[in-house]
Amino acid sequence: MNKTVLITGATSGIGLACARKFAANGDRLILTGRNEQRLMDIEKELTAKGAEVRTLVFDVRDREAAKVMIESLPTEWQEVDVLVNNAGLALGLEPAYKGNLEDWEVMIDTNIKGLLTMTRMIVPGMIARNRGHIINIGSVAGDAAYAGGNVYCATKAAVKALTDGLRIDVADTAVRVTNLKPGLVETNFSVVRFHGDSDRAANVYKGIKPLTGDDIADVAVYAANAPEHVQIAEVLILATHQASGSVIVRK
Ligand code: NDP
Ligand code: 8X3
Repeated sequence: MNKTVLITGATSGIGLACARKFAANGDRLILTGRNEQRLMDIEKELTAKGAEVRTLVFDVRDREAAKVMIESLPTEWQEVDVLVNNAGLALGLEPAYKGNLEDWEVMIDTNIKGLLTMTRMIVPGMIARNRGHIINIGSVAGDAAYAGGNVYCATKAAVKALTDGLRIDVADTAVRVTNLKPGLVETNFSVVRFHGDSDRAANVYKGIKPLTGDDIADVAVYAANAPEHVQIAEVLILATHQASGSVIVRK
């Protein structure tokens, strides 16, 4: 059955790959992000391929804007079947005693509080309909800290705890909850982490074939389309030469 899939942070990387893969799967999309022009371009690309797309421009840290935008959807679009909580970022790779407090706040407000805002807004409808799926984009970074990862790793550990907690809270319903935990995925992630330093970002993927956004989107689409009695609770997805958050073999 075709679903209505809401993806946060759909303008780049894993979120954009999810938009393309769910569209190719025949699902209709609510794409959210901060960059209106990018959202319009993506909407154009996907509607040209026959997809039904709505776009909503808001920052997941802005609770009021998120609420206004979701409530602006026509009634027939408000029944979200799949929420992909993808919007997120890392900023910096400094030891915790040298970290930038503002960067920390942005990561916490986006990766944890933004995800909670979306969850709190969308999941009640799923419970009422006894149907739905929340796919959170966690990370291998949430499994164990790595050097300089401190706050980012903590936010992704929080995503794991929140995903597990939500799964318990909805276990008496047909709603499913998934934590996807990618390792190195080559997107705009490292450029953002290093505040626009693309040379430093490129080094992150040197000597190893990293994952792509499509690799993660494939798993998301699989999880969303598993038989109703199957809940893909958690998936750790690593490049072949990455063994953990801190063990990466480069050639
Ligand atoms: P990208 O930087 O390519 O994409 C991040 C997306 O999130 C962009 O669309 C960005 O929009 C959006 N976003 C960031 N902050 C906000 C905000 N406050 N409100 C709305 N949208 C926002 O990175 P990825 O695709 O790699 O990252 C997607 C998710 O995957 C993140 O949660 C990240 O932590 C996670 N992840 C990434 C891994 C990797 O190695 N790349 C590995 C494991 C997990 P904008 O362009 O406006 O900033
Ligand atoms: C993104 C992967 O290893 O850079 O969450 O933290 S990593």
